[in-house]
Amino acid sequence: GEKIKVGLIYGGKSGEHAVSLETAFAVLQSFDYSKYDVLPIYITEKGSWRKGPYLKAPVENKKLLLLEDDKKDAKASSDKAVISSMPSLSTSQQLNDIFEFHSDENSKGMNAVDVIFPLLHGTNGEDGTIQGMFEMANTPYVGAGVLSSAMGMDKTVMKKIFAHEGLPQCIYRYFTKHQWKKDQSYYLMDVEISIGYPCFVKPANLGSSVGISKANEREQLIKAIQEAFKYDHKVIVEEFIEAREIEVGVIGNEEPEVSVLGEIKSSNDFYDYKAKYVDGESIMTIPAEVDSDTAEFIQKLAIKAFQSIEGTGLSRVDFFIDKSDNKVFINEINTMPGFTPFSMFPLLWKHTGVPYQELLDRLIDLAILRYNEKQELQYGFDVE
Ligand code: G1L
Repeated sequence: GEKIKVGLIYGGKSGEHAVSLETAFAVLQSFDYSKYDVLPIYITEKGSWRKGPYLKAPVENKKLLLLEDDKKDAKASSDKAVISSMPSLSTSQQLNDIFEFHSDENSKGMNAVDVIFPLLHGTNGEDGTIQGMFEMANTPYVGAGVLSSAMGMDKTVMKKIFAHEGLPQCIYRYFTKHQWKKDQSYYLMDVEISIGYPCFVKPANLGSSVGISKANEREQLIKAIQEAFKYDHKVIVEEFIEAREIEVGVIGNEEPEVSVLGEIKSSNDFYDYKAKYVDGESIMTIPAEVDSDTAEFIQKLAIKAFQSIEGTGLSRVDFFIDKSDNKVFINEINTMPGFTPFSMFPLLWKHTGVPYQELLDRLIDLAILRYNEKQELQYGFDVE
């Protein structure tokens, strides 16, 4: 039948701009072009939007993803796509120009894209924002919705939801910059009495891997808190657990499926590189060497966590296993995990029997399914 038009959005104003570009390139190499035409949509670091023409084959090189103005000598070849772009568009006011959205009945099926694949974090890390835009445009999109994207971004909200579901978590405290300034001695004492040392201090915003430090005594704690406040107005302090780091992949909507477990070790406490993947500073072991009962338990918790934030599409759920007593704790859920073919999430699925290209197919199917189910609901309601 008809090919599905996928709008791949990447880049963005966030600190993950380069990662997003890298990921978009990998995804563009892997799409099954017998099923999809892909419309690349690039958001520059300054926040302007560019769209390229539809791709019917992988792109030749990464630089083309910037959708810069057409080179006069750019020549199209039959099997390789060449991107040319329209002039940069300034703001999201120009959304219609990008997607050519039509909300009226008559023009159904005439949109520039049938489904959106957003490979980026929201502006300034406040997530759910771009998903809200897709909702308003009434267009299906891959991954988490507005609510779950937002919940997945904020560690304090996430922890409250997890607690409500009875998911095992480490001890933590959190406070805003305002609260800290007003009542520093209270928060210091609270942390020292309820958590103690050593403890971990992090910005509450999941988007950043920066601003995280360990504190062994009060002076370090104050420094760590000040450091974390550079990146977010909310800070979270957690008990330090000497633990193994385990990650699990979840895909699906109503009936999520779970991957095998993976383990992350920092390269400095690891010697045996056999059959391991190296990603930056860390080494991934897939499947993780965890006994089958514990593995099954963690997989159940991962599904629970996914459902607790009303996840759709995909998530990576991260756990700790205490090295001293093997107790399991959930650390966090990430609705926008690293997504190159060499990132943990796709590798977990590869080992579970879902190769990268099929992962893309499944995520697109899930997006369209979810959209259709929601449409039925709305129409059913309207008609009566
Ligand atoms: F669209 C998905 F599938 F939901 C999706 C969205 C975003 C998967 C993975 C990501 N990840 C990223 O965008 C990033 C980790 C590359 C940050 Cl920019």
